[in-house]
Amino acid sequence: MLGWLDGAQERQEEVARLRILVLGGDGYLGWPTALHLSRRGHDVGVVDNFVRRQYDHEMGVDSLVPITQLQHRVRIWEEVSGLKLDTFIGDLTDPVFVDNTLERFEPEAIVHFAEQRSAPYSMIDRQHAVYTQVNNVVGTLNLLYAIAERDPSIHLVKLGTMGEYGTPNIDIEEGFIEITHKGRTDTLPYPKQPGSFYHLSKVHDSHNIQFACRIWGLRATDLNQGIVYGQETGETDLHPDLATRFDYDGVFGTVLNRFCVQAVVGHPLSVYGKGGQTRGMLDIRDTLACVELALMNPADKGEFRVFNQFTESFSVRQMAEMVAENYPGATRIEHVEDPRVEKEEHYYRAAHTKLLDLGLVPHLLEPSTIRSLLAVVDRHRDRVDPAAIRPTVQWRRTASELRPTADINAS
Ligand code: NAD
Ligand code: USQ
Repeated sequence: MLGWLDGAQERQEEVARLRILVLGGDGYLGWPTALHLSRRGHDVGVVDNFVRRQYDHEMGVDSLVPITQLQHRVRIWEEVSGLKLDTFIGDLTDPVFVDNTLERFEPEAIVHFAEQRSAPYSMIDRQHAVYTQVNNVVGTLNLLYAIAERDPSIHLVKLGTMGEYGTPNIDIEEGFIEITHKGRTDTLPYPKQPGSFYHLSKVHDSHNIQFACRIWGLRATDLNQGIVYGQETGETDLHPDLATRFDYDGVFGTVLNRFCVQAVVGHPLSVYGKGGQTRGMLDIRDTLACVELALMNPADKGEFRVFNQFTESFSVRQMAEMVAENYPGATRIEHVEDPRVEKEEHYYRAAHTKLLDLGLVPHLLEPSTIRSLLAVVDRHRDRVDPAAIRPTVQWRRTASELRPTADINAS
């Protein structure tokens, strides 16, 4: 057992110890968040149905960094830290599973990561769009009902996305905007213009959660998170078998992580279109810190609050340039035709002060951050499948292409 545990135990006395369920706790962000909260002295339960591992089989791709099975990871965590994690294997779209899990674990807070999170995956065809919205919206609705019926005091911390707002030609606020219309003023939900059926599912979730807070008096924090980069955290670094996944393929890989992989394997950095698409970004370690801050400063009864969870914004072109500058070898930036329908140049200024006000100290995208990410990739470069890098999903389609395909859940 490691020395830092003493610190964790001391801290336990200082801060409230919560019973926290982490939904999607086998995923890229859920797993390191579960470890982080466990290390901070909370009682943590992990919920997952392993569908993320199934998408890999469906797409014929794999995490760049090898990941071990959940039960193995949990055993290693116990060996390394002496701390236990409870596990609940099941699907949030199954209301009985959701209700039984809340009954057995009796959480005081729930962190909800458990959704299909890829925009390209949701745009493959009708089947994948329907799957994404059913999985995400129904899962969250089941959760809202279970919380309302079992214990409305549970604080729901829900992962939303900055992409809910789209790229309007005015400043983006944190969830709400004051509008004066025909002489009357009100504070209303910020208008949403999402860019994929996935991002739309998050908008639907936000509306449903806000409604549940208003009608049933639930308490919820919607974390409108930007794009996460990085792979290593203070806890996953403690043992190779605790590593979290790292996606680089054209469907699940996110932009900065992809650029690092492309640089290392000598693939041109694939800037879609003009590359002026600007997005809020954050380090994976800040995801953990933000979730913890939201948990330790809960929403009030009946309150639906929104935090914009990112630390800096960059255009895609800027990110490609930063990776190229920090990679010691030769790299080439290639502007490929944008497979998405999105603004390639636009105004972007989004508020993100609420988490800073709660005490977030961001890890910014320094050259050293990019170099350590490149080093992670370099260690696993032999696992890169160059065929997986190309973007394969097109947003544009004609009516004749909208034919049903096989059910992705059919074996
Ligand atoms: P991920 O796909 O790696 O993890 C999600 C986990 O949820 C997976 O382990 C999956 O098996 C599980 N899951 C999905 N549907 C489920 C269901 N119906 N029942 C039980 N488990 C289910 O995704 P991630 O990158 O860790 O993202 C986590 C959350 O954060 C998502 O909601 C995503 O929308 C949001 N988010 C991610 C990013 C990012 O850059 N990765 C940015 C902003 C927001
Ligand atoms: N892009 C490129 N080249 C690439 C890959 C992407 O130029 O090789 C561009 C895209 O066109 C897009 C931007 O980079 O303009 C971001 O794409 P992405 O795939 O990194 O991110 P996105 O599809 O928005 O989704 C990711 C996560 C999702 C999360 C979202 C946060 O997969 O779960 O919700 O980031 S946000 O973007 O703030 O909505």
